[in-house]
Amino acid sequence: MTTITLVQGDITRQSVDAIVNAANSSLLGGGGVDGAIHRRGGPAILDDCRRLRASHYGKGLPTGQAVATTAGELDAQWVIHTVGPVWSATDDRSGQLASCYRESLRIADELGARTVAFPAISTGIYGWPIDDGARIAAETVRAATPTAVEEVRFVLFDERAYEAFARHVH
Ligand code: AR6
Repeated sequence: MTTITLVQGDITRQSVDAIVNAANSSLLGGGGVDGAIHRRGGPAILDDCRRLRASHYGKGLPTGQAVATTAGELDAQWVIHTVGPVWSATDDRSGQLASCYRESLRIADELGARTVAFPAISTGIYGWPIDDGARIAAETVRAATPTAVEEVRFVLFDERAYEAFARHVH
């Protein structure tokens, strides 16, 4: 049984087994959550990401997939990097966004993580409308069975995002 909790705040301040990063395909950093995670987690995360690019992910991490690295100096064991889709008004990419949550939880299970913090993937720089992003996140996590993850914690940066998630997490 997975409990879903909501927190308003900075995902890099969470104490959990795994922190999910809203990354990009390069795995080499960026703005938003990604920038904050690399800043606070320190260079060990980027070192792991570079190793992944030099081995399994030569062309980068495809949209909708997830991969784990060390969490460096963050208060977590792992960072799970996933690549959300860029919002499109003409092309329905919600399957890819759902896949980010599902694949991140699958990786969390492989690692043995029991507590996992997620940001609102794709709802920042990638432009996904927050209400729809919250709906997809909540529905996908609720449907993701079986999983041994005990707590999925959605960490929302601002009040608007928090309220959107509160509407969809019952
Ligand atoms: N803690 C929690 N949530 C945050 C934080 C934080 N420290 N910072 C931002 N958010 P974004 P995306 C919220 O842009 O849309 C990067 O450059 C933010 O308000 O981080 O998936 C990557 O490298 C928003 O609701 O991720 C990619 O190129 C949510 O987190 C690209 O951005 C996601 O915003 C990915 O864009």
